[in-house]
Amino acid sequence: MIPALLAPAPLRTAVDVETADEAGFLQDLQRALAAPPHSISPKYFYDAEGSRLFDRICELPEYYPTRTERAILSENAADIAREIGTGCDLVEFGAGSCSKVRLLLGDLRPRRYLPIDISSEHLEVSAAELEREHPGLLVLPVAGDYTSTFHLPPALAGAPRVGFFPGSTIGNFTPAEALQFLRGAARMLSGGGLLFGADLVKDPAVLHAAYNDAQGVTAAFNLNLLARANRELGADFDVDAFWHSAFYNAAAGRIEMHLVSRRHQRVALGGECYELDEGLALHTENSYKFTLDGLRRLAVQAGFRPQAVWTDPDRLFSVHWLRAPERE
Ligand code: AVJ
Repeated sequence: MIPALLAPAPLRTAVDVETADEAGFLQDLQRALAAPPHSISPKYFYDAEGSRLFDRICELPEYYPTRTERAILSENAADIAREIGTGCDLVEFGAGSCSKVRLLLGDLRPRRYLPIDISSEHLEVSAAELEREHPGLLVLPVAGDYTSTFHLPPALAGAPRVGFFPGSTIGNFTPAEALQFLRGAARMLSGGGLLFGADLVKDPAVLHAAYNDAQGVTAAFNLNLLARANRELGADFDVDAFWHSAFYNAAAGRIEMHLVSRRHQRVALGGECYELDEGLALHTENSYKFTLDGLRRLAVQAGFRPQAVWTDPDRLFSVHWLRAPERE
């Protein structure tokens, strides 16, 4: 996942990424099955069913990140707006249903809001809604994968570009990828800055519960990757022959999710046959947890100047405001 921030193209929803993504899914899943480290990008979780399951995860009693971040944003919206200043050009990376930005729009009052998301359908609907709710706000959805290629309309004179990256999605990157992403963002947001959410290191029992919920929604979310491969790629995974494994890897500072083969089995995918041993673990996601200092160091390394940080009283989650370097 390497962010390539491309030259601007003055189009409303331009890039079609669906076809490319399907080819990517087949290739990446084949590579994951064929050889160690047997890992695949978590971006493939999010087909329609996966997105629905993720929305349910966000409502679970054990899954604290979403509600904690929402509380931080809504309680500090005025303060955040004071730090950032009104009238910016707000770019959201991976906007989904644009629900978190709603907590900021009233105070932040950006000139334009540019949500980037892979699913353009979703975006067009939310965009129209937002424009209705906020008269005077211009919403320009950008269809694309913010970890690879997307096109932004030209910046507006006098409206600094501010990035919004909530949800601790940065935790899906390896530290090297996170640094690379932040470096790209610092360049793209020069003269403005980045507001982003990051989950914090905490009692492993709390983390464990958040990724092993009692209702099994996270398990279903993880296993949906295989069901999706059956639906889209004509694979023949026996989904019941895998179990959901999620644990905190303290040395690496991350939750890891895996799909573990319950028995020796064969799977057909894209004209190939793969033999999976009992206990073989497909690594489907890393979700890094951060310390406030660690994040600020990472931001500085990427060229940002860290400003304010907002957290909840239990220090479960954090929201950071970073200033990007001035324009050259
Ligand atoms: C969307 C990447 C922030 O890591 O907590 C939720 C995804 N995976 N439950 C996270 C997820 C399992 C989530 N992020």
